[in-house]
This record gives sequence, structure tokens and C-alpha cells, in this order.
Amino acid sequence: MISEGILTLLKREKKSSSSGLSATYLSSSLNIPLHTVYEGIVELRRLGYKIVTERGKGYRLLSVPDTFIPLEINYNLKTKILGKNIFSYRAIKSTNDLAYRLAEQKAPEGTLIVADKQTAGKGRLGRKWFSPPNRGIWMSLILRPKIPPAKAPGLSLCTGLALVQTVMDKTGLKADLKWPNDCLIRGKKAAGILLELSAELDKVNFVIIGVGINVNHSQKDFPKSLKGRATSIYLESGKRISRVEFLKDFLKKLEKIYINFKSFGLRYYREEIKKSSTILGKKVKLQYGKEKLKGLVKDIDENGSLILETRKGKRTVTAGEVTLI
Ligand code: BT5
Repeated sequence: MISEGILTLLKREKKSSSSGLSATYLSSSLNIPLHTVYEGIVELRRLGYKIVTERGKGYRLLSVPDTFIPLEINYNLKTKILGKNIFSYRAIKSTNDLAYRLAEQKAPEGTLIVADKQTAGKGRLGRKWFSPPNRGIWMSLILRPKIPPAKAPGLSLCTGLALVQTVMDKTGLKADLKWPNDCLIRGKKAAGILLELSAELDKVNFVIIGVGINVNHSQKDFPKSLKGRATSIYLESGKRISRVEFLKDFLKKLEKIYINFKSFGLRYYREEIKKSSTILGKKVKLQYGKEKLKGLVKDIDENGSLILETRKGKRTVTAGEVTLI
């Protein structure tokens, strides 16, 4: 792609802080006619890249847009599987719904669907996921692991762990995991994970991992109903973060965990997951379908299930809604 070539050269130049690249230089380096260089620059500016020219000097890249354009996500993306096939949108109903349909149509493993805004973002059990424009990362990944369906819920914890690691790397903040699918910072929800599964009795066809991450929200960006319960990485760290850079780092970390997970299950990550867990050793109420349980959280097992000590003995629970008591 022409604009990709121009962009790569401009980014390299930005690092060396020289006086810019002339159209003639770009034309000869990329072996394209001058008018194609001009068209490429127009296209990049249209996408939100801030490119300046001064008399007698060349083009200089001042800033890149923090929107989910494949060009920006692809640039220096250090993954082999995740995010190699990208569908990105300014607005979409739900990235998970589209991911599910694409997976049914045989989209390859690692396909990423990401949007700046969702109009019908969803949580578990028909709940709504609030996804305002340009603040968060609303994304889904299609995975095709060759694992028994019983092991699939472990992927929710793997995803949570990759989130915790990325938040730490980008901000130095310690995020926590609230089993099975919440990522909290200082006790408030900063991200949520929604796993959807297509499986037969003994094999997984595909898994959709939906992740909603509140990145740059200010207090006023949350509706009243979420005040006091939800937070963003910006609100907790004081840092505005590039959503694209966060996404790329997250994909890299998740891919590493995912590859190990496919071969060894949670073996390598269980301890790290347990260390980040907010409910281990605590008394909880747990609702799973119609069933309600109370007990002490003893462990998270190698499938990612919760081991609960109740009055009637030990119970292993694969999913549910947990509240501390
Ligand atoms: C979740 O559900 O936490 C899973 C959220 C997954 C969202 C992603 S976004 C990309 C992809 N596409 C989708 O359509 N969904 C996925 P659950 O545990 O059921 O939590 C939902 C509850 O969290 C809601 O009922 C609210 O109370 C709260 N909530 C809603 N939006 C929130 C937000 N942006 N931040 C924090 N809490 C929120």
C-alpha cells in the first residue's frame, strides 16, 4: 500500500528528527511517481495523520491519530496470530456479534474486530456494556484453540492476566482480577471480558473473546448509573494513553499467554492469576443460573474454576456472579 510506504519512511524520519522528506525523495525511495506521493499524503492526512511541510523542507510527521485504523494497528505489531486480520469501525453495534458471524464464515484465528464506539455493546447475561466514542477499546478476537470445551473458560482469566500486565507496563498501576471476567483498578471496574463459545461435546469450534477497556474516560464520560463503580486507566493513573499502543501491547502479551495456554492450560499462569485475584481467601456469595452459594474462596483450579468451601463441602464452580460478603 502506497500510504503505508510513505508512512513508514515518515515515521523513521521522525525518530531521526531531520528536516523532513521531500516529495522527490519519497518518490525515488518508493519507486512511485510524484503525483502518487501527493495522493498518499492527502490520504494520510484524511486518516488523521498530522503532516506538515515548510518551504524548502520536506514533509514531517507531527502526530499520529489515536483511532483504530489498520495502518496504525499493523505498524510494528509484534504478534504472529492476533490482529493479523483486522476489521475496524468508527461505530458498530457490538464487536462480539460481528466476530461471531465472521467466525461462522470461517474467518481465520486471530481476526480482530475493533471499534471506536459501540451502539449495542453487551456484557454477560444480556447486560449492556457502555461504550462511548474515542475513549475506550471495544474489541473482539476470534480464536480456534484445539482444547476441550471445559477448558475454554480459562481463556477469560488469560485475557484478564494480559490486561493486568499491560496496565502495569503502561502505567505502573496494579490492576486486579475479579473472577471470572472483571479487571478492577482500586476496586472499580476498568475492563470487562465476555467469552462466547461455539463448541461440540468434545471440541471447540471457535471462541470469541470480547474485551471492553475504559482507557481515557473522564468522570463525566460515565453515566450516573456507573458512578462509583466504574473507572478508567486515565482516571486512576492521571495519564492519557494511546489506545492503539495499549491495544498492540495487549495483543502481544495475550498471544504469548494464549500460545502457552493451548499447550499447557493454565499451568504457567495460575499463580500469577491467583496473585491478582481479589476474591481468593474471601467470603463470597455466588449466583450461577438459579443456584445461589455462599462460601470461602479456597482456590482457582487448573481449568480456571473457582473452588468454594461451603457449609455442605467443597464446590467447583465454572462461572457465575460473585459478590464479596
Ligand atoms: C462484562 O459483562 O463485563 C463484559 C463486557 C464485555 C464488553 C466487550 S466490549 C467489546 C465486546 N463487544 C461487546 O458487545 N461486548 C464486548 P458483565 O460482567 O455482565 O458486566 C456488565 C455490567 O458492567 C453492566 O451491567 C454494568 O453494571 C457494568 N458496566 C457497563 N459498562 C461498563 C463500563 N464501560 N465500565 C465499567 N462497567 C460497566
